[in-house]
Amino acid sequence: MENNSALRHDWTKDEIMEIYDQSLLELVYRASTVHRQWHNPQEVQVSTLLSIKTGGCPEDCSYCGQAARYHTDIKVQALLSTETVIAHAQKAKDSGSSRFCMAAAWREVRDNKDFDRIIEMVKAVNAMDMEVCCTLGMLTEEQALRLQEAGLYAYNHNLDTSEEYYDEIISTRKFDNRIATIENVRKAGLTVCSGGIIGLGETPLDRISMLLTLANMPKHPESVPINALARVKGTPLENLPKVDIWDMVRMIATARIIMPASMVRLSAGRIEMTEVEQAWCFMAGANSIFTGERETLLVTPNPGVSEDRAMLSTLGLKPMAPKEKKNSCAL
Ligand code: SAM
Ligand code: DTB
Ligand code: SF4
Repeated sequence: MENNSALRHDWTKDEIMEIYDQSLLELVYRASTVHRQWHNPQEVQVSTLLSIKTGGCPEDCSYCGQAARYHTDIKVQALLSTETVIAHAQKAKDSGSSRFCMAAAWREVRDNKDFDRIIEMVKAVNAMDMEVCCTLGMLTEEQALRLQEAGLYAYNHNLDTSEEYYDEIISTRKFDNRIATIENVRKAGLTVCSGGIIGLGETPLDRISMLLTLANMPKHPESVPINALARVKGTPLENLPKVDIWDMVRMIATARIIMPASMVRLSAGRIEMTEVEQAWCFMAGANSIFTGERETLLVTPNPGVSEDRAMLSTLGLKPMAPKEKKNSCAL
């Protein structure tokens, strides 16, 4: 974005802690001020999320209902057909989404027929004038490049939690694997969507540490999703307490202040928030949400599309038009 000189990449934990810990109303006021300097506060990016391959994942992320090893109620679904995905994308566009995100419960991308099909899907959705995003697990630079050439706009790969707490939450991969994939995505010229989850039993210091990793990347992720743990029955974290709304507000506000140009996305957890609580998140600088059909996020519920539209209208927020796609004339 313009005004890049104002972006910092040398934050310290103490500085971020001071921001996160300050008196709540001061924090929100400051975040809101930054938000208004960098973004149109009346616009929210509405992104539709579709699970294109559900469940049966070999990883052991302890928050996730799609890990094969946990006994959850999630129905395993093989990769959807390209036609089905296109139909969903068309509906998303018709209901005002400017971004379409396809998620697969994979550990990593493999160079097989399924990946060829993803490439087809990316080309088709790109041709519909929406920002296309994928989240498919780990990726090599070559695979990232193939996606870029097909018209992918963004790749989502969350840090999920701090480097220090990572091994408590996931044992089947390392924090460094996440960083390596994000670097591959950058090298391929894609935009990065990366954030994390709160409510995994981490300390405030872990939250600060995760934000520090994001903010001190050579380039800030263009999009930073902040998820509140969706507690899924059958997963190791099912009995953790519900995330406190003020923790969510602090997290969003801190991300907004230290990564002012990024889109900060209020992601999982909206279903458990009232409109008033979500309004606080927008006030704290969130300017993006996920919507999804059949009232689902991926496998957990999300507010319905029409409820979201009503909420945005009540709050005087407009869905944002798609960004100029730098990828659209790449061919
Ligand atoms: N399998 C790929 C991966 O892990 O990168 C892509 C899909 S995965 C579902 C995408 C992201 O969803 C995760 O990185 C995590 O941040 C988020 N997520 C998954 N389960 C969640 C839950 N129960 N609550 C909140 N966020 C969750
Ligand atoms: C992200 O940060 N949150 C979305 C998306 N990226 C893929 C997923 C949230 C998943 C919530 C739990 C579920 O339904 O699986
Ligand atoms: Fe698999 Fe992604 Fe779920 Fe982890 S978060 S178990 S990698 S689908």
